[in-house]
Amino acid sequence: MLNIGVIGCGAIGRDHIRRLHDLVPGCQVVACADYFEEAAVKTAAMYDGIRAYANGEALIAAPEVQAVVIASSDPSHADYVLKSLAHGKYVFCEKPLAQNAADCEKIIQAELAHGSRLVQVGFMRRYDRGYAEMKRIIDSGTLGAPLMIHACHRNVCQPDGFQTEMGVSNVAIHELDICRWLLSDEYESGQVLKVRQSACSTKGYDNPQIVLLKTRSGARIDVEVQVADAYGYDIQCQVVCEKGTVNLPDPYAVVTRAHAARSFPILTDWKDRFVEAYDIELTHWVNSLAMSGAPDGPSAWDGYAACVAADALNRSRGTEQFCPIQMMGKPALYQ
Ligand code: ISE
Repeated sequence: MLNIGVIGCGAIGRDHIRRLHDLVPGCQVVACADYFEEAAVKTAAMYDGIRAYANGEALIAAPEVQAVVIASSDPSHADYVLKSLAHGKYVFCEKPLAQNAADCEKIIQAELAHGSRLVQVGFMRRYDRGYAEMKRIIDSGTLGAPLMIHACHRNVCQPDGFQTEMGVSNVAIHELDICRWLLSDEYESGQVLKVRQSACSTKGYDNPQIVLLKTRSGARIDVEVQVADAYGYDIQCQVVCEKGTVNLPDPYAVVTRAHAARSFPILTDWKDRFVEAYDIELTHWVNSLAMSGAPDGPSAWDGYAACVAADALNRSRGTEQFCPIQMMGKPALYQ
């Protein structure tokens, strides 16, 4: 039985506590913490056996906590991961792994010093059935080489404090991971474009933005990023191969025929869109630790690769130029 402590009792943190408690076999949540201590106390009170800690550091140091789940705000991730590594504890960190590639490098160095993998990054789309099937078809080679990806990531809204750069580092970071995973390729350069702005955006950040990427093999990627789209949470992805295309399916929805129209609802909350992927992801994580003593999902290297691309894209904004995306050599631990 794996004893887990969860840092961050906001929406995704509470959601992870619920699924670890109700659904995932072989583990129990024994601790939680939050920047606002009362949020942790309130969350702990909803379950038997969860103790609220005053802060993330105390939770990481607690002897009963064997593995840490980090679901706190993005800027706090890297420090909590480094502290978990310093205690030699497993750590599942929600995306992004850090705010920039330099902090990811520190995490990689700490994990290398430990000598085996402890870190998994919450790129849950890799566990989504649609993306997994797309990858299986691409990897089978039946459609020939992948040439292009057209993707879009549309959010209904974002919380207060959201900034233009986060359209890349917090939102499109999912595409930065999933596209290199689907293509088994790395990025060479990238560019963010500000296009005609939507009247739905009234809070001072760019919306929409378009992310353009070139990969080492010459494939091209475009991602439309909207963070105030006025209609729903809509994730689309089409990979164009030499002999055909593969397309991400919409989530399951019942079609109604009425009033001279066929219709089905579009989800609005990202946690619902990928609910099954999150369930599979955490089940797989707990299972991999029990079976092999190390996580086998997205690694600190994957978290780093996405942040290197995000940094370059954010540097390119306003320059109308592609910016090089340069990674360090890949350590053997991540081969
Ligand atoms: C959130 O953290 C996510 O992971 C969602 O997938 C993304 O669409 C949303 O914009 C992020 O804030």
